[in-house]
Amino acid sequence: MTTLILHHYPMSPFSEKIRAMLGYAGLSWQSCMTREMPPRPLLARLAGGYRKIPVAQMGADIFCDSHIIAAEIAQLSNKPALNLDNLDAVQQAFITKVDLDLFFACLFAAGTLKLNIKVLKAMSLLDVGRFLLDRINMGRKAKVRAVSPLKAKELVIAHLADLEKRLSQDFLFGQQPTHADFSTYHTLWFIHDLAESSLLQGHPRLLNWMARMKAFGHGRLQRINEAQALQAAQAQPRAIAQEYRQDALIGQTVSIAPADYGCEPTTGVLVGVMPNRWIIARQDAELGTLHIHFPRQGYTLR
Ligand SMILES: N[C@@H](CCC(=O)N[C@@H](CS)C(=O)NCC(=O)O)C(=O)O
Repeated sequence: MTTLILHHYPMSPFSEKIRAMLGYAGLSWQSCMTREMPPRPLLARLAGGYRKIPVAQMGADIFCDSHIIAAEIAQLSNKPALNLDNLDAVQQAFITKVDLDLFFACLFAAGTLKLNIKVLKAMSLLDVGRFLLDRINMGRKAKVRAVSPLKAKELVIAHLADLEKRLSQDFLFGQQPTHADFSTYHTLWFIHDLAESSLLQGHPRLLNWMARMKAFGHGRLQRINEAQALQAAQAQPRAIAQEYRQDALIGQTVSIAPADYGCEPTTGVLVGVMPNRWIIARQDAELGTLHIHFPRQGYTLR
């Protein structure tokens, strides 16, 4: 079976969401580190314009967005609750909220000296400058308005109180974790583990749940370099079932982009239309055909 390669960087919350899922799923995977901001030449080759992190890869199939990556992990590990398409509308709405509004609120609320020191240790001063400029530009071009930094803390405090109340069982929606737990975890991991903020203190159930989530670890991972990821991409993309090749747009050149922020498009030929996923094919002179998978929800196709 082709191993899943995760393209990520240590301080990325959405990458932590997937790393924790891989731990829970008990999968072996390959870790390919990328920079905290573009340019990322390898990912530009594999995923086209898509600029967010994480991106996953299995051979010549490239998976953009944690929702699609989670669907692949759910399939590989036979844990259907990791795929948000298998969850009810209540959980789906909860995930949308924590992965967008609360993600930004937590980023803004996590400003601690400890976080600043960690960032300065991880990046050169020049890169910190580039990083800030990149994120300011990304914010300016975003199609959604993030919560104002002033309101962020208020929102996070209300969120923590709500979670504390919800946690009457081991996990947010029952005795087993679902995608919703991992969406919630990665934003709080940023505040609690990375920024070492005290915001979670006074929430005993939430702190126990954080410890349970952290205990899943990151699974069995092997570090690989970019050349090895490129080599893995020199394969045939997996076959797409006939039923997903019926749409009238199949064969057309299209651009797919996130609808919220980081809206850089990836252009290619539409080769698969599934209820929750689009697949486009791109050609690379050396790698051959690559199939790039995107969720339909939260993305636009032109
Ligand atoms: N909807 C995306 C959001 C991913 C996201 O926002 N990732 C952040 C890092 S945690 C990002 O890409 N920031 C810009 C960058 O790293 O270039 C997903 O679920 O994967």
